[in-house]
Amino acid sequence: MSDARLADLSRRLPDLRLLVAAADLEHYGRDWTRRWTPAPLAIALPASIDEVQAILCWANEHDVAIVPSGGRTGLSGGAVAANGEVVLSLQRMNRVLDFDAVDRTLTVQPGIALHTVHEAARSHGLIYPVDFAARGSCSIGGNIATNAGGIRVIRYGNTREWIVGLQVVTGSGELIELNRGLIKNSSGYDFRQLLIGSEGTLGIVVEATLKLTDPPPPSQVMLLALPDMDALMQVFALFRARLALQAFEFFTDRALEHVLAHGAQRAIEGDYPYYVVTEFDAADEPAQDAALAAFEHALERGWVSDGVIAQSEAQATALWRLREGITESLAPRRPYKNDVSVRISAVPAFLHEMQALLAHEYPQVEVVWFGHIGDGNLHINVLRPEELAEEAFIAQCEHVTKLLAATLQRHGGSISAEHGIGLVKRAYLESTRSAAEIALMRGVRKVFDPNGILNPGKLFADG
Ligand code: 2HG
Ligand code: ZN
Repeated sequence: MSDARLADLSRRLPDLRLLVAAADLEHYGRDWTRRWTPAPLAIALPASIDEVQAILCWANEHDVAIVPSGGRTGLSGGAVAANGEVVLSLQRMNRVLDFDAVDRTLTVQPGIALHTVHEAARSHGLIYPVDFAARGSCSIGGNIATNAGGIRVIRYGNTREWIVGLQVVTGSGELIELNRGLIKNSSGYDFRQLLIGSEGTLGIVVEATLKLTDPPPPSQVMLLALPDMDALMQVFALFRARLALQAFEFFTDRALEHVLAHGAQRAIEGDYPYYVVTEFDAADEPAQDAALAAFEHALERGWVSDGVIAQSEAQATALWRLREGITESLAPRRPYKNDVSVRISAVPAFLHEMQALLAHEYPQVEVVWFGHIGDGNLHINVLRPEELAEEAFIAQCEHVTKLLAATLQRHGGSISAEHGIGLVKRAYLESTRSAAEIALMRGVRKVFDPNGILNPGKLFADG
């Protein structure tokens, strides 16, 4: 190692896997945002908690910043290393450690992929219900760091509902055990919840105990075509009142165009501006009849123009692909992303204002929206016109995001619903959190990470 600091790290931890090849620095230094040029000092791939602790002690002594890294599927620049940091990848710590049938918990290492967690839970006849399209590549540690949401939040809530214990190495290298799998624990501050969603700025999750639950009853998947935006929330209210929803997701005709061009199959003929993919419990005939009746009711009212119910598992997967394939279909265009939320009751008013704002500010720009409308969470993907330079495009999007943040503030919403703040949204944190809150956040960070070595610059500018 030519760098004296890295040479010292190798001396302290002779077995630590350290990568410094240019291709590795590039691979591990970026996430799905692809906006920043990766420039880490090195990549450390610890295999044990002891190694993680030792790396943090070394980083404190040498004043080297650490970027914790999971599957790097993040969309907010939370796992980007562009300033000579050491990326601490948890990829080798990826095992299931324990299943407890009485507690119905699964204890895992942080680098395990979400879909491996799903499989492990299913092998015991249970489920881990947090789910989203990046399941194959994202890691549970990253899910915890951003309090990931996804497509089943409407039924099961976000990641934070499903974490009953954490082992964390703090910024100063101390190992702490949080909540120890307890269901009830009223013994002061719940640091576990504080760590969830902290974007790697307080500590590194080195072990997590997940709560599992019973699988839901058999379900049906329905695709609906809608005539206008107002119908969206009317259909949602109707379906939520009459059915046991597992998911209620929406996307626009533009989003559909992109997934179809990317290989998905059209399921409804004709052109409609809005679509919904919904999944609901349909264990028996009365439940299936109720779904059909709800659909017919919506049709009669003119809230729905057309619809299909999946008749097989394969068709259900095909319908889901229309929604879940959107991010991947847009990825080659490297969209500028907003991920916003308001309370469900504020959705109609917010949507109208937002639509007017986007139409006014992006007259020549393609804007694709979709998302978890049943949770009040909207994803806005802005596509750069070919003739516009990257820098000018980002500047335009930043300007619109400022206006969007002000709109959100008026509606009591959040600039980051489920992707985190990272580098992408730190300039807008004040629109969602008060000055007093941010001061407390900074104070908390000082306690957990006195030298500010953990993921500096993410969430808020350090200093
Ligand atoms: C989703 O809901 C993800 O599919 C990604 O949160 C959203 O690409 C996006 O903007
Ligand atoms: Zn989402």
